[in-house]
Amino acid sequence: MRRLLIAGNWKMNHGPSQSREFGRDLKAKGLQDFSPEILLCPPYVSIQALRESLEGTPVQIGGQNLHQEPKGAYTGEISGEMLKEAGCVYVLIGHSERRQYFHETDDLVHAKILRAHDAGLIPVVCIGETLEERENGITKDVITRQLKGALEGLSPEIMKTLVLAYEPVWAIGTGKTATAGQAQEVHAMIRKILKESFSTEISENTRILYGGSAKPNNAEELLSEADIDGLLIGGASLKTEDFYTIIGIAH
Ligand code: 3PY
Repeated sequence: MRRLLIAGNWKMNHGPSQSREFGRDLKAKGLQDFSPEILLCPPYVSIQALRESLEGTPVQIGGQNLHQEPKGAYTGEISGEMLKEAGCVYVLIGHSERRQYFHETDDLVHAKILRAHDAGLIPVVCIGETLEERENGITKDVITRQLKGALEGLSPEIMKTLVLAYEPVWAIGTGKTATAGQAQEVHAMIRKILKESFSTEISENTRILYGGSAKPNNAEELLSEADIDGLLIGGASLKTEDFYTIIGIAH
């Protein structure tokens, strides 16, 4: 049985004071009885404020990225160990914005997964095709390449906790959402690839989130699909009301 995970990716939004306010508002709504796992990934500088404001709630905090080395002369970078020390449980890896604007490759994603695991963090590995790739009919090739590049050779121990997020690039920040059917088709394909590359057990136990303009009015439909195990939410996770509504829908 895969437990639903509702995650928010704040990207470069909400500094410490806005994060604290968000945390206080969310906490005030009451979160104890919800069944899905809840995760928020704020900017690095807001991790502490958000964590403190949500103290005593089941909400977990994650980083949006990490460096592939544990420490050293990498100006401007953050290590997995630092995220862990700051209270993070999860870390996003390979978000399409990282791939697009910071030229992250499948090899780098693989290295970051290993580093995250060594630091005691659970990786949420993002994959997804661009509009051009979808229109050219190569979605399956792209997803297979990204999955193999990121996951090949990982130990069953890492695979046991790792989370995947299917985020079609054409649905990110565009307001366009994949239909529940389109998303389910790719999620089922991912599960098949996991079965062929690892095992039936890993394929059945790995949580695959959908991301890409997920919001209150499409959450129910997306979550009703058999292979969608949660959502990675962009814009709608920035508003307490919307995020809370989605958690309620997933409950
Ligand atoms: C989006 O929905 O825009 C996202 O990129 C979530 O990660």
